[in-house]
Order: sequence, then C-alpha cells, then structure tokens
Amino acid sequence: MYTQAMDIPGGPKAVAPGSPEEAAFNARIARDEKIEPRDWMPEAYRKTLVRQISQHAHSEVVGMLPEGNWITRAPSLKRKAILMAKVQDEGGHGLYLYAAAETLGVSRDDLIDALHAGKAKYSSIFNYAALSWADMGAIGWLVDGAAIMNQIPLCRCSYGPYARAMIRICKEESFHQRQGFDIMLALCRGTPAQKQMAQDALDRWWWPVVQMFGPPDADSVHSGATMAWGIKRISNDDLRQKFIDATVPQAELLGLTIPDPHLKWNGERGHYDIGPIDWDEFWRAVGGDGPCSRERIATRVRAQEEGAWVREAALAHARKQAARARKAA
Ligand code: FAQ
Repeated sequence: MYTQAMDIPGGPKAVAPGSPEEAAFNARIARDEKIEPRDWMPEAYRKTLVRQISQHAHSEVVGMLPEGNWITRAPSLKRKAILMAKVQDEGGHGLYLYAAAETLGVSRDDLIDALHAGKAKYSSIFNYAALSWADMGAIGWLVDGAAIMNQIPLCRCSYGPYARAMIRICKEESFHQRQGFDIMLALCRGTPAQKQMAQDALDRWWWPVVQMFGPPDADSVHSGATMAWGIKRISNDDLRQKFIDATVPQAELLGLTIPDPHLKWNGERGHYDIGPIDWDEFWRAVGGDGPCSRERIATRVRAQEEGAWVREAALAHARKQAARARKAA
C-alpha cells in the first residue's frame, strides 16, 4: 500500500468528451477491467473515489473510538488482547484506505484536516455510544457484519488500489464479526443479567446498523454513477436486505429479539420485511448531530495534536537516514 501511495499520477489530463481516452476508459469499465492510478480517468470518477475512499478511511479511524474506550475494561486478559488487536486492525484499514486515496492525487493531511474541520463525512454508526461490554459484542457482530456485507462487493470495485485494499480488509472484518458473535454467545449462555446486557446492546445498535447501509435507493444520489462505473456493485437497499436476512437467524440462535415489531418473513418475496426506518435520525447523525458526534471529532483532533511529536520524530529520523545513505553513496 505504501508504494501505491507514492505512485501519485501527475494530475488528471483534461480531454474533450468523446475523446479516445474517454472511449478507452469506458471500454475498460465495460470489460470489467481495473483502472489503475496512472490510467486516464474522468474527473468525476476520480472525485467520487476520493469522496468514498476518504469517507471510508475516516470511518475506520473514528470507528476505533467506541471500542478503544473498552480496552481497559475488558472482562479478561484474553478478551482484552483480542479487542486490542481488533482496534489496531481498524487503524490499519484506515492506513490502507488513506494510501489508496493518495493514489488519486490527494494528500492524507488534507483529508484528515477536512475530517477535523467537520467538512468530511464518516459512517453514521460511529456517532453512537458503547455503554456496556455487550456493546463490544454487538459492534463486532452487527457493525462489522454490516461492514463485510457492504465491503465484499467492493473487492470487485473497478479502481485497482481500492479493490486490493478491500481484499485484506474483508479478511480481517470477517474475524472481527466472529469475535463479536462469540462475545454475544458467551453473554447469552451466561446469567440472566448477562443475557439482558446482550439484548440491551442489540436494542441500541440494531436500527443505527440498519441505517448504516445508506439512504434508500431512491434517495441515493451517487448510486447511479458509481454503479455505472463499477465502484458500487450492489445497491444500498439490496445490501441492507441481505444483511437483515442473514442476521435474523443469528439473533434467533442467540435467543435474542430484534427490536422491530414489524419484522416478519415474507414468503412471497423470500425476504424479511421490516418496520419503518427513522431517516431523520440517520441524517442528524450524518450531519454531525448524532449522540457522540462532537465528542468523536474532539477526540480525533486531540489525538492528532498529541501525536504531532511522533510524526515529527519519524520525519527527523527519515531525514537522518536519507542523509546517511547519501553520504555512503
Ligand atoms: N454514514 O448517494 P449515497 C466499518 C452519505 S467501515 C454517513 O447512497 P454512496 C468498519 C454519502 O456519503 C464503515 N454518511 O452515497 C468498522 C452521501 O454523502 P456525500 C464505512 C453516509 O457513497 C467496523 C450521502 O449520504 N463503510 O464499519 C452514510 O453511493 C467496526 C448520499 O448517500 C464505508 O465507507 C452513512 N452510513 O453510498 C470500523 C464503505 N451512508 O458524500 C470500526 C464504503 C450514506 O454526497 C469498527 N462506502 N452517506 O456528502 C460505501 O459503500 C458507500 O459510500 C455508502 C454510501 C454505501 C456508505
């Protein structure tokens, strides 16, 4: 990923609509071939990738916070070690994704500044508080479960660096999902109080997770273009439905109740029907007015400021090494 980040094209070359470059790009998309950083691409394609990949990177990094808060309170050494590894994985995902975004000619510093200034989006789901240990189970089971459902199709995305980053990320997310389910299983097989904790966590996370797939297809402004370009392969609503259909039997196995009185198997459709989704709540969270939105950004800004000395030391070390290598040459 590091080499990809350094492989920045010299900026998009403007071409007239209907030019040979545009025809070649369209033909490659039609043949389902990968577009690479040095290839000509329409400016709108480049911009939408920067938007989506950077939002995705921000989500991974902000997503470390709700679980990071629980590392010191994990109930055993084993759970603590697993949770630490998971949170570190999410940081790694952010790194791969910022690097993939950089191949499109943007700088990570600028992307992070936009996040900290409240100008860039990150996933709505990370604006919610993790109130009990059971939330670590619910986040792994449901949030990582939803993330995999959305991200497996991205492994086939038309932009090479993004698709390749997603392959490794999905392998790790799959482990994350199973560790979350394992926490839920342990709680559900425990005392009645522990099972109640698991139910409370499901009650808190269910609807925000259902919203996480994005607005309904009819309101999804980007889907038309991103699907035509082979970035998005499956629509927001279809992924949401796949997630619900896969998760309901898992909740049944745990002996938990999904907090939706309208949830019902529809034999005709071959899918579960669900009750109405509160899209006002979703847009509030997306717009920076979720329960923990301000706290999340403030924590990220503080981490950036407190980590400045590490970045400065790493740069000074790299400069010294480069000077030594020049002297030796
Ligand atoms: N939150 O036209 P669409 C994870 C925005 S990673 C906030 O449908 P699109 C791992 C959207 O950006 C989770 N904003 O947009 C983990 C757009 O606004 P804009 C993140 C949202 O791009 C687990 C507007 O609404 N995953 O969980 C959301 O075609 C555990 C209109 O929407 C990704 O980023 C939302 N939920 O489809 C980490 C995957 N939904 O940009 C730690 C990659 C929509 O015009 C712990 N991204 N919006 O200002 C995607 O697949 C797509 O970008 C979608 C949205 C599906 C998220």
